[in-house]
Amino acid sequence: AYYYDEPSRTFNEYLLVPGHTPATCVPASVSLKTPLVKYRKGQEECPLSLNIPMVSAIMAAVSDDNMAVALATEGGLSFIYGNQTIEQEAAMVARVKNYKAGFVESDANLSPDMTLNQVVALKEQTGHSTMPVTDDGSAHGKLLGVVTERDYRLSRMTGEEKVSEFMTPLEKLVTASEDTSLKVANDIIWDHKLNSLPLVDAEGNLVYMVFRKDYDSHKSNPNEMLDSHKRYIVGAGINSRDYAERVPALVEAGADVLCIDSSEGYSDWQKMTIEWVREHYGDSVKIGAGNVVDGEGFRFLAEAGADFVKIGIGGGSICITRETKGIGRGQATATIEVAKARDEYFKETGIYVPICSDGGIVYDHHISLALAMGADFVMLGRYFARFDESPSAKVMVNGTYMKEYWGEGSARARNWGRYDLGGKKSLSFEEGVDSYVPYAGPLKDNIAVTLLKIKSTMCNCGALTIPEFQDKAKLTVISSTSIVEGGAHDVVLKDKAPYASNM
Ligand code: MZP
Repeated sequence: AYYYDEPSRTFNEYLLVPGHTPATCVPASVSLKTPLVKYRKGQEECPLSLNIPMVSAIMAAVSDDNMAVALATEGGLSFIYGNQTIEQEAAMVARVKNYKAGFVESDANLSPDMTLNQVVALKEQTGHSTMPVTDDGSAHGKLLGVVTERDYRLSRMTGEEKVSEFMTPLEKLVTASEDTSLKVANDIIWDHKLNSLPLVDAEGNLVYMVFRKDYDSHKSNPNEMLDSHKRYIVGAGINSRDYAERVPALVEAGADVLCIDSSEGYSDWQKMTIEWVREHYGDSVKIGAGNVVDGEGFRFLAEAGADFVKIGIGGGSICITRETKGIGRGQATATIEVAKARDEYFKETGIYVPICSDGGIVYDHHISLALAMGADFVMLGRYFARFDESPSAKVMVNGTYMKEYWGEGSARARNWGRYDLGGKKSLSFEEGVDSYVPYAGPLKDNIAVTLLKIKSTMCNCGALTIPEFQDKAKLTVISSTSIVEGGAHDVVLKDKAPYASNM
């Protein structure tokens, strides 16, 4: 057996030693922009980058379309979880790509065979006076027409009539397309004295219902709302089994980047998956791989053609892989070693393959440490699971609000694809737990504090960009007694802030 000279360490065992801070180095001037996929650094622009170095984990308790929109709004990215049917995952991706800031999706969609009584009940529940009628009654069905209050108020009906009998059909409607700018849409809505405007795609499918009140609220600043047409970027998790079906569906739905989701990525399965993508899509489809914890694993995936490589085995807050299988490595050591391999690979080939430190971020300052150690971005599960926008349930436990958070290797998730080593299609033993995390409120508020802390740390080290930070950072291993000294100690705490974020 081979024995490493040094123990493997976690983020908590390190601190940054400040460098000189020039007067120009203030948090407001710091850029957190970072590459997401490989590129010829120094010769070309990175084709896909993030404005903040944070992505949300490929987990059912963390990354659905709702989380993806909230995080993309802040400049990050979510990887929609892959442990669901291909159709469900593709629909989530499509919803993120179709989402437009300032445009409101109708929550009152009618099907042609609903009755007037049901329509009136829905109107009372939602307060919408105009409601779209789609062929299947869903928010994404083919638009057939709308029902306005006038449609049913003026006629004498019993309540049992079907929507198809009293709706205003599409031929009589003004619609806008996805590319219609807010200003044009605004003109249409006012010129035709409409209460709302259906937006349809090229095939006539209803994309959004825009309400007059939404325009009203933005009327004072129309210009600001006109770059609201930008499309958010979104990633999606895949596995190394059904990629021949899943990848085309996700690409078709508009996924900007894919990631093979596996607890251990130094394997032929990952190589075969990447090769399949390259054979069918060349370099046009971006695909990350992982997870690895050493330089060998990084090189294997980089040579296989991965667009980025993810680091981390066993450090996740819900992970028991180290206990069950005895494999893994301290997240700090793994990040440092993979960053070294990434830099060597770049020197040899001119290709910069970004690396992502995944899991084990407990405090906000761990993000700064991961970046300083060479990570281009970090992936977080527990952190995001705590917010309003995560898909999991908010529950009251012993008088405190909590959000549910479970591992992909738990009996609850049964994500066998993530742990698959061939053989039967089921999870043979658990590698994750089902848990609660303290509810922390909206993503926007929490992430603002986290980012400010990262920027402040960077300024303490005299860095205005992430590459500069990595270059200038001075890191020291700390003793266990210094760890105790690092928190409040020898005092009696009076209170804790109710929304204490990640600390
Ligand atoms: P954390 O941010 O909660 O510490 O860790 C999230 C990461 O843990 C995920 O991105 C994933 O790599 C990993 N994970 C997810 N499920 C499990 C499990 O059930 C797991 N063991 O280890």
